[in-house]
Amino acid sequence: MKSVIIQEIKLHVIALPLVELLKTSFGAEPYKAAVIVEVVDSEGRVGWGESALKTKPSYGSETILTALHITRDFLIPMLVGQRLDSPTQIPELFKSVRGNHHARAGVEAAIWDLLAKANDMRLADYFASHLSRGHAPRDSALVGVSIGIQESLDEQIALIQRRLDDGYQRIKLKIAPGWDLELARAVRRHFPDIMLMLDANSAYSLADADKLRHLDPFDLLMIEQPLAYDDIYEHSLLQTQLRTPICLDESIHSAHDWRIALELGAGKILNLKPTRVGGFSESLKIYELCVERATPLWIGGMLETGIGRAANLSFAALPGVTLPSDISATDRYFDPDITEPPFVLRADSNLKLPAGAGIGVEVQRDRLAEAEARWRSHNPYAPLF
Ligand code: OSB
Ligand code: MG
Repeated sequence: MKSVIIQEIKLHVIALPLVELLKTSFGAEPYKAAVIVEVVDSEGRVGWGESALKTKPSYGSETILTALHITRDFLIPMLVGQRLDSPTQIPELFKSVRGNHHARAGVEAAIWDLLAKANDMRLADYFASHLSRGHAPRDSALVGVSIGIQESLDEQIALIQRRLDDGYQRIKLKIAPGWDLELARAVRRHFPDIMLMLDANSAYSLADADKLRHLDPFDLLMIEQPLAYDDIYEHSLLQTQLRTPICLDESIHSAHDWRIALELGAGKILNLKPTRVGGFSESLKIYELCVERATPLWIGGMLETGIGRAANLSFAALPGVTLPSDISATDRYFDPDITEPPFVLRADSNLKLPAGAGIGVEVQRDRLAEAEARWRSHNPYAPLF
């Protein structure tokens, strides 16, 4: 395998209009924001990564501006001039920086893309080369769609119908107290057989166990993160009272966390967001743990641009990812995205992997510059560089 020498790292803070907002139990952001990382090596090759984030510390504790600060002031200086044989060296290089997983993941993702390109491999094959034999990626990944809280049940039902017509075979709905049982009942009345799951984004407490148990008859694939964003233990108490499998999202930040959750019985399924756990190196450890314990796994999303989505899709193509991932077609998110070509949903609810090396999609420099200007116009007082 070829190694690379890191010459320069540039950051692009962007804002992109969303085709459809995603209202969760903690609200909706009016546009998609991200820190895009561009790594250049000593031979002029370029790798791209994305710190998928929100502008507010509402999903996790990081924001666009914390990621910018950590990346610019700590991570980049540790990398420039380094020779790297594999992106799996990055966690060791960054070990003096605690937390800040989304920031670290953006940089690591750019290195994964760069090294895959230097070795003329698709990112999915490059991931597989870091696993034992028998994990060759598929050429596509099974996906679903995540739909936000709507103004009325009628609108929610209409939107689900549209997404089913698009070809999505798994629907995830956001819930919050007051938008849960009645919603599940209405959705099941209209769509008795669809693959359905609910995501609470930490909107409930253990005192709501009785109410959550009333969701059991609706044959849900899973309920995602019902309890606190930083809780594992109480989820284990809740799981003993629910037939519906609990899937953890917000509270799992590492393979270590997931091992603890499994030991406690705090969840049966993991929503693995590579950015939440600090990058693809840690994601591979979690993947191996899930394979070893035969626990269901899928890849989550943060409304990524084509850069983050192509990388997540490449990971979702690994055979140990067993459930539909939150990686939807480009037209669910942006018109246009900052990359080409767009991801188009196939009739079998799959997205095809790009054929080219690395992430396999091309960043459109003009659209990137436009998205950076949009960020600046929305955030005139935010310090950038
Ligand atoms: O909880 O899974 C979540 C998006 C932003 C923050 C949190 C979540 C989500 C999603 C979107 O559900 C999934 C996607 O990218 O399509
Ligand atoms: Mg979630």
